[in-house]
Amino acid sequence: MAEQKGEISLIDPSQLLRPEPVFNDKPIEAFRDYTVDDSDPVRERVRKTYYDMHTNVTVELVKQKREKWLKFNTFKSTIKDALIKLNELVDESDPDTDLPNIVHAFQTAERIRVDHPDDDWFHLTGLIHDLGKVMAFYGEPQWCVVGDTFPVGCKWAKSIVYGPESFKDNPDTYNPKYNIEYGMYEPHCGLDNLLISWSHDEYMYQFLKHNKSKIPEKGLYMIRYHSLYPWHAGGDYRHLTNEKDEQILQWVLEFNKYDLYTKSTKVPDIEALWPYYEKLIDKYIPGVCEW
Ligand code: INS
Repeated sequence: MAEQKGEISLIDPSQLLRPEPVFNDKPIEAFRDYTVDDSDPVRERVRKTYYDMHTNVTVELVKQKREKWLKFNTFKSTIKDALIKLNELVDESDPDTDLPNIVHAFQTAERIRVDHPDDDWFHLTGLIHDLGKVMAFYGEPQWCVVGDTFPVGCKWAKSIVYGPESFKDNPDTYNPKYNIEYGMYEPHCGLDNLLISWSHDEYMYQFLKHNKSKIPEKGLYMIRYHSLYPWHAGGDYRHLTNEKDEQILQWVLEFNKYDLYTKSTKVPDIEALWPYYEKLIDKYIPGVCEW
């Protein structure tokens, strides 16, 4: 494992060239395994989080959460202090890591830094992409904060984890306005015009706009849609997306490999890395922010 001064290489680059790609000793196909097994506490935790989400996330609920959170009057904090809170958050929807989310933040950022040394905005995007999960410390259950996202107000896509069956107790499943292919949308209206299940992605995107961050548009969109797996990995919703979304897709896919495949038990030296990232915070989103 290559170690460089001041930064940690999480992946041996030669591994990327092998026919069977392996990241951090775990083969790619071993990630995102949502097999149901109620005798396994982790699998059961993940399944329950998604079933709670898929039961409760409706058009109405998403509108209510947007109304509440997009006022940005819940608390005030610097980015660093908010990140430190993620020490206390283990993502209950994630089958690939049991470590606090702050570790995942640094793992993602550091791996991006290895591959894209000159794009400091990209390093910071990696560090803060999941920071919207702080909502869990202000009254939101994890099912409303973490996990993959999906549009509401139209038919549930097949590629959503646990499938359309997991929405059997969701009232929108039986609403004829919503349970059809286009639902409440126009063909090719574009991702930005869809109402996406409420989660850390949309909150963090809107937070960065509200607090006038200088992160480029690319980074903002990586954050906004990184959990929209049924679109960027499942290939669904192409009847709703437009040309601009093709560009966004390239950005999200570039980000996604770092987000997903860096999840491992290797913990970066967070204390040693703070000074570098504090500089980036000062450059792109300084001071006390409104959350
Ligand atoms: C990721 C992804 C994972 C989910 C995480 C989320 O972007 O969608 O599947 O478990 O909560 O941050």
